[in-house]
Amino acid sequence: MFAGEPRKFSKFATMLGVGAFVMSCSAPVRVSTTPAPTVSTPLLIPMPASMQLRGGVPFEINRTTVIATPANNAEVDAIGQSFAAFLRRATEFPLVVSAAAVGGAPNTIELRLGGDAATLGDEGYNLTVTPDSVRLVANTPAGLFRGVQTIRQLLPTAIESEIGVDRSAWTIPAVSITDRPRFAWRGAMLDVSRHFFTVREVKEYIDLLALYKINMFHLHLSDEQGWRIQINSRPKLTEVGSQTQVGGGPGGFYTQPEYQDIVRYAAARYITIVPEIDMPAHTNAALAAYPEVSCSERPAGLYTGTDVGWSSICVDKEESYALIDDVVREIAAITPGPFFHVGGDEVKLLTDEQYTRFIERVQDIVNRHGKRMIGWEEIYKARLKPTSVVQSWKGDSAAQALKYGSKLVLSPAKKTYLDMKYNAGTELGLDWAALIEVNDAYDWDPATYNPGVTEKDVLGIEGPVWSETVRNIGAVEFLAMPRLAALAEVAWTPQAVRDWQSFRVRLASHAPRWRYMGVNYYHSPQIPW
Ligand code: TNX
Repeated sequence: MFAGEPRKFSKFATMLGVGAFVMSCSAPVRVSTTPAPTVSTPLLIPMPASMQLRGGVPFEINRTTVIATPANNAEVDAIGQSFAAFLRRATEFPLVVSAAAVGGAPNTIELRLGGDAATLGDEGYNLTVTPDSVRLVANTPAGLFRGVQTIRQLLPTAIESEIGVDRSAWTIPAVSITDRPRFAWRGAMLDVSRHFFTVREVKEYIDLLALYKINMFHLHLSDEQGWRIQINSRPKLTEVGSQTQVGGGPGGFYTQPEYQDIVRYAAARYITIVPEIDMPAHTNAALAAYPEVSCSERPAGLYTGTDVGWSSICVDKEESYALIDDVVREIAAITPGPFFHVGGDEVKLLTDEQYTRFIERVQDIVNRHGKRMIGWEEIYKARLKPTSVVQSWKGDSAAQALKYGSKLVLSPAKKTYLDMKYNAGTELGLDWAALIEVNDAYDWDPATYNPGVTEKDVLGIEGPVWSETVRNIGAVEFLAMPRLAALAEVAWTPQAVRDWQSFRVRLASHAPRWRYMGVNYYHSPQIPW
């Protein structure tokens, strides 16, 4: 049933680099040490839950291909329009999007709402490619968007080109795919505080997340070094708090309309923004702006180093909660997603009593403004609501977070911290948790990683890029790629379908895509590029 199932190799053969791979962008992958497969395996990441290859004649997009969408559905029409616009760049075909086109008509790529809700869930899809037509069925527009990413990856890599590519055969292999994600939370995080990233850079990263079916994008909007979002009722947060970053550069912040632009850009790719305001520690930039919420007599100055855990908002002053209420209210009002991240990590200046009292009050504030609280692992010490979510990163207290019925997002630093170096020689990144090569990022199972935590406790996983050492989006991409693709497959693909040997071959075929997209990446020696 799983045609093209990965062949097993000994780990040794891999480590020694034995087994030559002959690659080309559109040709089947052949492994010289085993007989050639009869049909080429689509080089999809993440690997679908179930896929059958029919082989034979593929579907070919040509200048009369029509994208068929349901009548009177503006949301699906928008997905069809953006897919058509994407395909037009490289193919230079007109590619009409039409609600009038009859489903199943020859030479159509049909996007249809329907299918079995129980099988497909909120983000699943069914894709059937025959020589005559492509039919994509999902219960939700989100499922159609995920399926469109699969079609995109089934096309030759040159489809990513921003200029017309001549004489390519724009073929899609004849396959049947039924797919849905393993985990509901497939996340990435960007720290825009240690170094600031422009709206344009953030959108470039979102484009990459979309290709790999990531659906949650967590923005770490404040820390010691910088406050990065405009709060109208507290103007000094940005007037003072945004002015610098690690190393003393100029910093920056998003105006509320700019933040909303990011939210909309992500939403069009079915990605939910999770804003984080880190507290009670990691607050120096806010304390520099509003010294009255500090316990210290001495006004805080701006900070451009990289130490953590040394600041705290004053948890015993009412003024602190008034400020937090203003911040949560304004951000919640421009955030359509259900979550508000309160940080809560690395608190060194408070007693447990002070810390838990603080987190419980902040949880009430977040709930009062209509959001669910999420916080880093340490918040397990507080009395949590079952709706609150705990993001583990050290893992030693992950199981304890379950006692109030909260779910977990797993970001184990040794596996998912995309700011860790690949090896001791990697120029960017940190190494306090681990050196993380591509296979380390791939080879783990979220359902068994933490003692006492099982699959049902896990909402999903997330890969953070902390930005102490990265100053621009190219540097972020170098650390994220290819480990973000590995994380995306851990999050989406059933454990039984995952296989490192298959993954590394598929991964190699994605590099030309990244080059067309202008995405920087680490040329790992583990991958048969
Ligand atoms: C730990 S992980 C932190 C961040 C740092 C990161 C660097 C966590 C919740 N806190 O403040 O940026 O390590 O890897």
